[in-house]
Amino acid sequence: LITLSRTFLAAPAAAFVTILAACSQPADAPAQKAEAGAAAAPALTVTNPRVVLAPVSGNPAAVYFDLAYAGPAGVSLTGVDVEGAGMTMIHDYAEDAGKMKMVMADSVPLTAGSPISFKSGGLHVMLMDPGSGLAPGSTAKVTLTLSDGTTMVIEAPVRAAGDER
Ligand SMILES: [Cu+2]
Repeated sequence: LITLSRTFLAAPAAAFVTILAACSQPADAPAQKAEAGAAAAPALTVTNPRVVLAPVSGNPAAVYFDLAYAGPAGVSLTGVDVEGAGMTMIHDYAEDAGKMKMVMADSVPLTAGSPISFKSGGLHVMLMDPGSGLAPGSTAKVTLTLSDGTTMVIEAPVRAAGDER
């Protein structure tokens, strides 16, 4: 992920603007109940996973889910990959001069008893090049990787841009 970040930072400014636009869609819709794919690992519980496509086909898509952790301290979520799609990045929002701005989050520390929501307008996974394999109504295979080397695979329904986020 560090390597990917550097690649991202070296990308032309125009590409960054596109990414920002894709990330700044309104966060008005409430999270929807899990439709599929809630899977459990010893320390990790992921619920309500979903992939939300961009309004324009081929533009960056987002992956959202709710995550609960019950393992030892010192473990982070270091990567989220989607089968059949290109590079992914974990993003967050931070305030910069009074404006909310998207920033890189290379890893997300996990704390037992402190669930984390990946959602529109907050922490999210960005699919930079979703390709053509993720059609609305299909299911995406999403792999979460932790810093302790363990991984978890979940099935996430793919939604069109206009669907509930
Ligand atoms: Cu983003």
